[in-house]
Amino acid sequence: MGLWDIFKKIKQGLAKTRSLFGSVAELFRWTGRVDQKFLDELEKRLYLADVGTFATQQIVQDVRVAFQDKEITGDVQTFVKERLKQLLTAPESGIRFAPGGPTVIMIAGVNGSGKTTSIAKLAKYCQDQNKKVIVAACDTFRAAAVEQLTIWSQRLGVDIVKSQPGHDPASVAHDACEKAKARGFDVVIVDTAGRLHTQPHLMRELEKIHKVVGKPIPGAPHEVFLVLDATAGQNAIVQAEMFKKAVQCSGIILAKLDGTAKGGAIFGVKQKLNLPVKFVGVGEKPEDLEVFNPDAYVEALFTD
Ligand SMILES: Nc1nc2c(ncn2[C@@H]2O[C@H](COP(=O)(O)OP(=O)(O)OP(=O)(O)O)[C@@H](O)[C@H]2O)c(=O)[nH]1
Ligand SMILES: [Mg+2]
Repeated sequence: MGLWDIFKKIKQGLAKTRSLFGSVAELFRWTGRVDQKFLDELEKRLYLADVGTFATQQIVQDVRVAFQDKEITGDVQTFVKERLKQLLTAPESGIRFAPGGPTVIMIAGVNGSGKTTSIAKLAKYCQDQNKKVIVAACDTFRAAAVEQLTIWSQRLGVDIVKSQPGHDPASVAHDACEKAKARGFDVVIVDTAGRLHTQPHLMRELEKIHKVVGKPIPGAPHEVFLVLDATAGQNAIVQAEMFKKAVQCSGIILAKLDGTAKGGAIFGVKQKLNLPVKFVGVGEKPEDLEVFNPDAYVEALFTD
């Protein structure tokens, strides 16, 4: 897929969020000077676009310092876009693959955030890079969860390790890692049951999986992705803050961006969580996952 196609897809995925950013962009077409009225309006519109209090105030303050009493021109919009991009820029996106053996990716998050669907998408992303993928069905709480992952694995043609419902999730993860090592798989993706930070026993279970996968494969897990539901907006960030305290995470997958106007919440994610957004989910199909690109994201928000 070319850059233009990726941009188009992000743009489509952000259709609802873009409708809110359109009102921010509209402001830059005002004539006159950057005065208090303009700044108040900028603050209001960024806030309504779910950019979050902290990021909004920072941007408005920077615009005040740089442009107060100056003519409103395209430069103000370019400046705001640059500041928004800076808020999102992280040292790495995508997956950090282990140089030697299998790369182990653990997936965590609250109930229904989009974990299992994101695993199907990640599996496809890895397959597209000629990697041999195995998934571990460690959501052993519900038979339906194992079934859901099994169906995806069949559709995608990836291997799966599973066990009986109620079985210890950590032992399933361990078995998957052993199998990956023995059979030359490149990537192990571990599905886990949805949970809340208020369930300490379930949080301990995540820690156990985290520990266990490092035995057969030293250095594993190489990535722990927290899957956030973009439709929850600022609440997703609050949940993630709690989650992060209980389990070490290496990045965020922001799922369901296509279904929400709250895509502006992404600007608070890195700031509040200090975790990079690695991927965004823009639909329910395996190809509906994009490596997160701050430039493309911000440009798409401001494109008609
Ligand atoms: N539109 C849209 N829907 C999504 C996306 N990601 C997931 N979904 C849908 O969200 C619902 C929940 O997704 P799952 O992947 O089952 O979520 P989960 O986190 O594994 O859920 P639990 O295992 O129950 O905690 C499903 O109906 C998915 O199709 C996305 O990027 N866009
Ligand atoms: Mg699931």
